[in-house]
Order: sequence, then C-alpha cells, then structure tokens
Amino acid sequence: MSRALPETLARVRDAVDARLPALLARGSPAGAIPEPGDPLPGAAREALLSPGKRVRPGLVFLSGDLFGAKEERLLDPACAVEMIHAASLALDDLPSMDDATTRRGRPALHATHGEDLAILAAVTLIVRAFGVLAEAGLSTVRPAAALDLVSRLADAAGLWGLASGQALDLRTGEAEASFDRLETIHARKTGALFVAAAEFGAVLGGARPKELAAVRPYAKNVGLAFQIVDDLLESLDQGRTGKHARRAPAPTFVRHVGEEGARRLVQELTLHAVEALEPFGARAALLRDFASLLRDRTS
Ligand code: GRG
Repeated sequence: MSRALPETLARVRDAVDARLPALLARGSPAGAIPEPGDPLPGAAREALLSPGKRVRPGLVFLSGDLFGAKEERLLDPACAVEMIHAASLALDDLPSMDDATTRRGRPALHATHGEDLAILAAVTLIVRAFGVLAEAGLSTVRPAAALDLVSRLADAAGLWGLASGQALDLRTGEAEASFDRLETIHARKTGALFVAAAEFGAVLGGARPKELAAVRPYAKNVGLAFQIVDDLLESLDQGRTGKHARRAPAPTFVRHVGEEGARRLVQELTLHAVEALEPFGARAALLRDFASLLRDRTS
C-alpha cells in the first residue's frame, strides 16, 4: 500500500475536525458552543467532536477524488455524513438499545449528559446534517447536486437504512438470525451510510449514472466488511473499539459463522468490493487500498 492513503485520510480527518465545530455552532448567538446555561449545545458537541476515525468522510473524499471533485465542495457534505454517523452512535448507546457505558473510549453520552439530552443531541445532529447540505447548495455546491445529496442521505438514514437496520437488529433474536437476515441488518445499519458517502463523492465529482452504480457495490461490501470487523474486534476485546456495551451483541456474523468464518467473509467482501472498481482501473488505487486498510484494522 502506498503512503498516499494514510496521508489523505489524516488530511481529511484534520479538515473535518477543524470544520465540524463551526458547522455545529451556526446560528449560535455567541458564535460558539457550549453556551452558558444552555444544556443541549454541549451534549451535541460532545457527540460530534469526540475523537472518531472519520472513516465515512474519508470515503466521501476518496470517491470524490476518483471523479475529480473539488475538495472544497466535498468538505461540508462529508461533515453532514459524519453528523448522521455521530447521531447514530449516541442513539445506539442508549440504555434502550445497546446500553453502552463507553464510546470512543469515553463515557457514553447518556452517561455524562443524561438520556434525555443524548436523544436530543442525536436529533439535533440529524437535523443539522440536512441544514449543512442545504447551506452547501447555497454556496459551494450546485443546488441540484445538493438536493440529490439530501435525498440520498435521507434514504440512507431512514426506513431502508440506518434506522430500520437498527430496528431489525434490536428485534432479531438468535433463532431468527439467518445469514440473509444478518446481511440485511448490516447492509442497512452500517452499509447504507458507506454507500451514501461514496455516492456523495461521485455526485460531487459529476459521475455518470453508470459510474455511480459501480461505486455502490464497492461501498456496500466495504461497509459490510467494516461491520464484521467491528464485531470481531468487540468479540475479542470490547476495549478495542472504544465501546463497552451491556447488551450482548445479538445478531452478528461472528456468532453465526464463528470467528474464522467471519474472517473469511471479511476477505470475500473486500474482494467483491475491489472487483466492483475494475471499470476504473488504476484511477481507483486509493479506494482499493482503503478497502484493505479497513479489512486489516485493529481498532
Ligand atoms: C441516525 C437516523 C439515524 C438513525 C440511527 C441507532 C441507529 C439508528 C443505528 C445504529 C447504527 C450503528 C451504530 C451501526 C454500527 C456501525 C459501526 C461499526 C460504528 C462504529 O463506527 P466507527 O468505527 O466509529 O467508524 P468512530 O467512533 O471511529 O466514528
């Protein structure tokens, strides 16, 4: 793997980390948060700005790079994707869901701010994500492209994406956890946002419909593999992912096909992801490396 990928991802992470506070603080009378005596901004800030890997913004940029998108157009849409992701983590950790005590190596949001504020912070980030896309459509991004992003992100988050994937996850017991059901859960709760991230880069780079269609299977397979690696890391040692959950991870491929089977599956999914990039030839080198990097991650 060339050094180009780690360097690109570090650059994107730094740019996203630098941009998120301003995007969140928009409209604040003080121009910054937290505001004294106002409980929600601080909770939203903690949910969004606690140290994450910023993997999905990385994918927005790598996909954008493939299609020659201008970096200044990618930044805010990439931050919008990260906002939906951060909201999903806050919700996922709630006592009524995974009942996590830690996230990103810190106390879970509901542990420090209360369950009420954790829910409101998540709602705030979801709403803000769409606000950011609207504002991008009024400044750096063509309005039609911004609307396209809004629609794709809404699809990824909603009834056939994160929310429904999580609902299926919560309601699937060991007995119903067939291979197909697990694939559906993972494709929705994790894969859908990876697909949206890759589509974002493609749309912003002006990809043709055929090209957009080719990055979708790449991102879906990378997202599925990412979730299985996450489950493998959690099953080895919960500390590795920075999350400690009281709810036993119910439907996972690790439990369904065992550790070795899950590792084979990650390998297969990564191969499928890379195959999907064939039409792009050498231009897709960074995306290929990205799939391998995520397959081999240890945290
Ligand atoms: C936001 C509309 C909306 C609904 C949320 C709770 C929920 C519905 C979905 C749960 C989705 C979820 C948390 C899936 C797990 C995905 C996953 C492997 C998360 C860990 O991602 P990393 O490793 O985390 O990128 P960091 O902390 O690095 O950002």
